[in-house]
Amino acid sequence: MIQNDPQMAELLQAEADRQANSLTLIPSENHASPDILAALSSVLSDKYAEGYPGKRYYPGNEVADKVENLARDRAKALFGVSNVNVQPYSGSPANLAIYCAICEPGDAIMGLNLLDGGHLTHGWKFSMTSKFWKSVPYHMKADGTIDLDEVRRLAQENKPKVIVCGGTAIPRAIPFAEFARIADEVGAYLLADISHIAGLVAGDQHESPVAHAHLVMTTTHKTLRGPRGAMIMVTQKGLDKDPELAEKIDKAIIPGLQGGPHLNNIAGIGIALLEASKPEFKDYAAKIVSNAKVLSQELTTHGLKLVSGGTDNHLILVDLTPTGPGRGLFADLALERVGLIANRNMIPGDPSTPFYPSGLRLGTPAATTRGMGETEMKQIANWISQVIDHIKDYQLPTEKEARLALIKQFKESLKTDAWYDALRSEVKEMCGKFKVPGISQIP
Ligand code: DSN
Repeated sequence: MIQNDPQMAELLQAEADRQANSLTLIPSENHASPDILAALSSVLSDKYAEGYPGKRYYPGNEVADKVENLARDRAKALFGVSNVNVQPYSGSPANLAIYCAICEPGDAIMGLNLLDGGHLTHGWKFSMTSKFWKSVPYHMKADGTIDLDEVRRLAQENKPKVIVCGGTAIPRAIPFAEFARIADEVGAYLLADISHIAGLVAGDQHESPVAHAHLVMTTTHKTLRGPRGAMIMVTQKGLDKDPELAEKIDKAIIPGLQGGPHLNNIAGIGIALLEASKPEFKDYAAKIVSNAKVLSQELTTHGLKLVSGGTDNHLILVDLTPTGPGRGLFADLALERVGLIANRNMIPGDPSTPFYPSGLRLGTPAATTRGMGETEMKQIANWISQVIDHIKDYQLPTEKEARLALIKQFKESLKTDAWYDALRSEVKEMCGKFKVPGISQIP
């Protein structure tokens, strides 16, 4: 509790109110438990511990060593790997560290194109990962599945050092075995970026990549429901390819890229891993997926088009092009107006641009954490379809001035159009019935 900074205390309360009274449908967000939030705000935040357990560059790390070892051991047990680094500050430095560990500057790296659902650090043209290494992006097919024929062709042509599978907007299961076959054919490392689905892997709702990939990385705050952070895991297959792989990863993190680990975060990750090892977490992961399936079926029933026609996981990508290209911005702003927080997103083959994409990305991890189920998913689909129908006449102009003018007019309408008020009240009322775990009371 903040006692001596009323301005900051007020802002934090405002964020708690926002989270409690609206519904997070961004698939990469979740609500961590009170225990994890307690670890984050603990005195571990004050301590320097550069190095690794048993080999630190600072004194006073007896507790830090135990914290880090506990987190590492829990990760090893949960994911079935022998080496885990829990120090990456987040997913981007984790991926950078992996490339630094296994590639020379200029080597080819292959990842899913950002606009097709990849990540910046999978080699996007404006990411440093494409400046330091030669990026060879592969793509998604219009049906929402990965073009594995293209992956194989590009891999054979470019002989990449690493192939990355995984991404940020993939509604279907990731075919790890097929990726592994291709990587093995060309002698590449296979890196599975399971940031979005780590909780589903831990909860047995998605195949584990551990038998297929040499390296597995994940952020810790998405479906895994921990604090913001990341982990890099080296599999037995990775050690068979290079017995020094784990040491190389550790060295790439420190001294390669990072300084002192964020011990408060590592403690939070440890708690998240304990939570994820419990039987209730399997139920949670199963519910994330069943909720996403209900939500996708209902959206379809309401006439919305989904990339790949549905979902295998926690994520749904709505294709808004049947009513016009580039309308994701209107959808995400209008949904925010009623308290449904979902983000605009590119769709495969998007006719528009990243700032004005044609898709809407939805996910069920946070709503499921709050205890919502089938009834609520049906209600949410109903609200989303009403909002999208209400804004159908807003078509994105191609000319810049006209576009900016229309967006301004649209934002004004969100303030003045009373139509939204009833839905906003309904969303708030439903949210009031489902607590956010880290917020003690609905304000
Ligand atoms: N920004 C994350 C997401 O929303 O998927 C990926 O890092």
